[in-house]
Amino acid sequence: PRTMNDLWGSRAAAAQKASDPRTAWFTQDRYAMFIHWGLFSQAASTWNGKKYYGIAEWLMHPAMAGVSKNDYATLANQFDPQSFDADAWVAFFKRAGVKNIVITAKHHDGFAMFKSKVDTFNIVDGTPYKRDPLKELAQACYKAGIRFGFYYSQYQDWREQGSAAVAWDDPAQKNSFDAYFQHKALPQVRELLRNYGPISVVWFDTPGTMGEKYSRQLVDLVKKYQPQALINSRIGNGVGDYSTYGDNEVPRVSPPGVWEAVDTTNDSWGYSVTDYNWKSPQELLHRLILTTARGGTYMINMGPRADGSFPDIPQAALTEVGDWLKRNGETIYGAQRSPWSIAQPWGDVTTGQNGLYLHVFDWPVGGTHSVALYGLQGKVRSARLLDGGASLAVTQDGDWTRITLPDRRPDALVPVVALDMDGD
Ligand code: FHN
Repeated sequence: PRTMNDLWGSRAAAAQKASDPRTAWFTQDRYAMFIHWGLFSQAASTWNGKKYYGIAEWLMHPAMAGVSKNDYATLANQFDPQSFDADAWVAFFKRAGVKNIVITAKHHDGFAMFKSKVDTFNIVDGTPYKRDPLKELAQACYKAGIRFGFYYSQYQDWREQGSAAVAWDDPAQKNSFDAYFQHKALPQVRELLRNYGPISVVWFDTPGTMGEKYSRQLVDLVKKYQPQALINSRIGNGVGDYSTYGDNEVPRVSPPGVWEAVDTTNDSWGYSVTDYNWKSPQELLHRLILTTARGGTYMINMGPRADGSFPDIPQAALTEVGDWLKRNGETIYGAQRSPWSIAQPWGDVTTGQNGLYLHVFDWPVGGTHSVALYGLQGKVRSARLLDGGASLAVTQDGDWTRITLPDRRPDALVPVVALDMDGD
């Protein structure tokens, strides 16, 4: 693969399946959390005292530190996440307002964060921790009504010879991709499908040039053990249930079908001591709203530290977004895309049961303090601030609808105007 798009694989075919009823919860819930956690969290973008500035989970790759498989494996000797507490994680997911999570079961480094009989390079058999955090997390999520999904890097496995032509320290490439796939990828995905209760999403990544027969084998396996589980488009070859957009890409024009935007709280996915480019709470909320307004589901990533704790800045930011959702959640959960396929100059719109929600990102200063909509179909019955309820004046004149806002911007991360429309 030459570009990231080659790695992500095609989205087109997945978009055809918009009406599959299995996807109903996915488009209702709208908001999910992605968690990149693994041996790379232990290194946190450092190696032999040197700092690296790419995405932390790629540390092993020659594009970053270029660590040999054997040297990289020594990270497992120290990996002992004593602060991991599945119930505390789930309490945070609830507070943040996400309805579904997807956690890295095996990333490109080949290390399984779950008990695997297939390969001892896993957290139970290969670290002092000896516990299976995915089991504990799946159970805690189930108890709390949070959906549980897992990430599995099906194509890139930098530990396996031949798996993705990236076993850079082993040019012999003794095993073929097929051998890796049949003896590690498929059986590990089977373990994950059988031993962790109901699975919401099986999130594959970077299919690269993987042949269609491999994508189909994975689909068959998921269908056999967890027929309700959704598969994202990065399984490759157009056989997924929904389309995952590019990393940190919120499409500007509403796409067709069932799709997801996937973002991270900084630039890295795994925990990194060199990446402080955190998105602000407001930026995160804007991106959640922009995604909902385009009809997508938003999945935001956070990388826990190796000890199982969350870094403070993204945790606080996501908590603030969660607090906003407690007061304004009806504009996201169960809401539909905007009638307009692009954002408004002042913010963005989602569609509720009885009307529209106008999310005002840029509160107008000076002048008439109004926001305008061009080409709104139907008559507005009333307009009010969603949080606080103050009613607002509306004029409808030809193609233009104008809502007069209070001079003072309400004290919310994003103020919302609810428009009640005449019933149709
Ligand atoms: O290479 C990975 C990367 O490490 C990370 O997991 C992201 C998340 O979407 N996916 C791949 C790149 O697209």
